[in-house]
Amino acid sequence: AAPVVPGRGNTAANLFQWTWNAVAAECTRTLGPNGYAYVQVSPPQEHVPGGAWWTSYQPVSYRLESKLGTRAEFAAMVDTCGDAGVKIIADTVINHMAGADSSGTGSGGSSYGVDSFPGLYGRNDFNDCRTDITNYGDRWQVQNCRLVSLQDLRTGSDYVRTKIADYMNDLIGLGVAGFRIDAAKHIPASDLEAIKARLSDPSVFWVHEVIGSAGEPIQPSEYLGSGDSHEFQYARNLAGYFDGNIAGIRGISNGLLGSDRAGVFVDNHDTERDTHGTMSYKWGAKYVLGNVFLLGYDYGWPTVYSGYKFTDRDAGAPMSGGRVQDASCANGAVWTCTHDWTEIAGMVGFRNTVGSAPVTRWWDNGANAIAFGRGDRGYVVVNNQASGLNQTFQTSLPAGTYCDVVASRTCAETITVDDSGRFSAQIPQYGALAIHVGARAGDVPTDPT
Ligand code: ARE
Ligand code: CA
Repeated sequence: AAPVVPGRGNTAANLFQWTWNAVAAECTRTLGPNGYAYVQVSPPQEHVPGGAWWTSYQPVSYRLESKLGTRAEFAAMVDTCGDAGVKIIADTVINHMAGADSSGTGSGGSSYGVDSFPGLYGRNDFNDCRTDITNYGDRWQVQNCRLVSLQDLRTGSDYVRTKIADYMNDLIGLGVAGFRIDAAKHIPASDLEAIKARLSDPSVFWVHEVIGSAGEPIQPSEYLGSGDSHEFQYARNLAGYFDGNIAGIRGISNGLLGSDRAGVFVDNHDTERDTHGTMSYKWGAKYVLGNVFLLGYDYGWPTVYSGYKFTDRDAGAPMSGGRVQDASCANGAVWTCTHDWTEIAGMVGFRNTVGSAPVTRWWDNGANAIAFGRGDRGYVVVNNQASGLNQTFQTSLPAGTYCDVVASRTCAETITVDDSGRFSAQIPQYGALAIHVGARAGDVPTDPT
């Protein structure tokens, strides 16, 4: 898991395709105040031109000049977010460069083409296989051939390792605290370990994108030598439970990575658009409940995904003049702003308060409603039913009047826990409730003015 920031936990938000200026503003406006410890940003390096979101995943050079902002803006974002208590995790694309199907000028003015990244990489820096990966059952092919025509770097070479380490060291120098390693499955684990050893801080946090898929030779557990791995099966399981019934959701992590090594999310930028079997914002109320569970339960290191609305899989966020327009939560027609939904912001605070307290006092109705405590720190109810839930719950909480942090930010709804730790409540259909010792009536201003 990403290192815990004292008083703040380690929850991350992934602001997909947000510009550096917009991320900076959001750190101050919502991410810091909501209690996030990290924000994952889209790849910052120079990339191929075009309006699709995925140009970010075709590097042209390691200059920090992109549709999301300039180097100076990136540096300013790191500082502004740091002041708000939020650290940066950069998405780094180091398996490959641009696709072999295009050439031209990148977002920072560098020219590129097949085997040609002047001043950076030439023909010898790419693997000898020049065909596309077709068989994920073939380890050698997955790691040495081209992922969807992307020119595959010879990560076994000293020179390439040095260039990649230089890039990551540049980001570390700017204050970046962690990295998502894009397409890690396509790089031998030993190459990644060798690259990490060259970093100015070889203990910096890494989380590998390795999509665990049944029957494949390369699995997320193989990468734990250089960091954590994302546990995609968790996201698929989550969708399966919420699509069906959640009574058995306690078994969600059976057979998965250990909790302390698993990066988890409800969805990410790939899974929300392709058929990876996860939820997305298009699931509406169930998506909210999925996020409540993600943050309330004690498995894995959670990232709340926040992107933009789309109908076309390839469509990028709105651009003007080669740059993505600054995201704004005031523009709800475009940006989902999941990270600032009341329920989710409330659960980030919940997670920070309960910390490592174990799951206790499990309750379920055998169908589609569950509840559980986090020791004597908090209690959550999730109702995935099409009807309201009227129930008395047994908690381990001290008696008192608590704010339902899912219902409001202002303690508009309170829950009274009696001397024996019980409370009764009515939870709406597809609704949730969460209370914790960090938010009791009187602690939270009831009038937001
Ligand atoms: C685009 C075009 C292509 C074109 C290419 C080059 O879509 O048609 O050939 O450009 O010009 C993203 C987009 C791609 C895009 C690419 C580059 O998704 O569409 O290609 O950027 O611009 C596998 C990998 C996994 C990868 C997924 C997408 O293992 O690492 O495929 N995910 C990351 C990122 C993506 C990104 C890339 C990698 C590339 O998160 O956003 O691609 O940097 C099974 C396997 C999985 C496999 C999955 C899908 O589940 O187990 O391993 O994931 O199928 O094939
Ligand atoms: Ca490779």
